[in-house]
Amino acid sequence: MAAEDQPLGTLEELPQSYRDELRKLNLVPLWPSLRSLLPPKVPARQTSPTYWPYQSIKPLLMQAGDLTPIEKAERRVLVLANPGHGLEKMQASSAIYLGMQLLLPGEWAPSHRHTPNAVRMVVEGEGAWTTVDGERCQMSRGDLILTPTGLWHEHGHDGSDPVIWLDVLDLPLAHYLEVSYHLNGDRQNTKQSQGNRAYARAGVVPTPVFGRSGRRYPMLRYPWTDARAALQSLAEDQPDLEAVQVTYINPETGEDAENILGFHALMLRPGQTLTLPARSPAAVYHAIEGAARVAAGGQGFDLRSADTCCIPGYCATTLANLSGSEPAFLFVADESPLHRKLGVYEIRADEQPSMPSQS
Ligand code: 1HN
Repeated sequence: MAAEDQPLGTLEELPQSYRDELRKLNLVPLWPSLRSLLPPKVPARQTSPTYWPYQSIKPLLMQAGDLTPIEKAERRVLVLANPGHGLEKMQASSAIYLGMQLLLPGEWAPSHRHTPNAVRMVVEGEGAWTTVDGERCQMSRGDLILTPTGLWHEHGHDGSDPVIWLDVLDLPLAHYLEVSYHLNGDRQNTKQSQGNRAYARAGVVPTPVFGRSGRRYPMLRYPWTDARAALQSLAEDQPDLEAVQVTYINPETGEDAENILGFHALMLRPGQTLTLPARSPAAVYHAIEGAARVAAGGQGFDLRSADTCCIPGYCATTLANLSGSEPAFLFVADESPLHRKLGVYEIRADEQPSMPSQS
């Protein structure tokens, strides 16, 4: 009998007097819990496949706009919570927090900074901006804006229609690590110089003669027009390429844009079905343009524009474009930088365990 099939002793088998004595001394026997802590072959996951349709969120978010003034909210957000973790935990996966945020014309969400890293994926509306570390970033549909750990950020809105965006943070991890806190600040002075556009062409980057830019995060805004154009070029230049995907990176280091969560944009060709292998990180899919079916773990969700879903780790995932004539564009957020840094990143090409080793 393989060791993992051997039943282990239970708590109930132990005399109550012994259990009481352990408890008084803050001691716990390991063996009754060993199998649930280290299950065979596949980890236990609280993250369950979950779907949040935008058409259901939007009216409730607009209602929040009537019910709660921005001064009473600071950030007017409905959290996309995974019921597998318990809604009160407000997490989409073990490391990912998601929220839909509404800013109305003329409103201002005051300046603060905090330890968790955040990004915004703009969902709808024009005229809002986020100032990050003194750099004013205009917000348009599909733009990705970073607010990495420790950088001041505030949101304002000079336009005439509501603006809504998706916030993605590594808040659950920061909270778990007991490092989550914030500082409030004054309205930021915006810098005249904006260094972002010079990084928008891969292959050439600004090279200061007198050292590096000195900024850990040289690029804060990733316009959708650039990411979309890159995907379309990739699809046209490499007709046999299965996964037409780009990753948002730090253009100076080539590393992931942020430390903990990874961000990607993926294009499904008209009619394409793409099967992604089971990988250890949980992933979030959000439809920027077009419609796609996301199927994993025996469940499937039809994502139409601005719909979002979460898929737990270790699940092979099939993405199918629901249109035979138009491409579909998805924003993907996952836990891959974290898993790689921790040495637990895993791809299971054949669904069989392939535990990472020292390599
Ligand atoms: C935050 O700072 C923002 O700045 C949005 O817009 C959502 C959720 C939890 C903690 C901080 C923002 C947040 C957040």
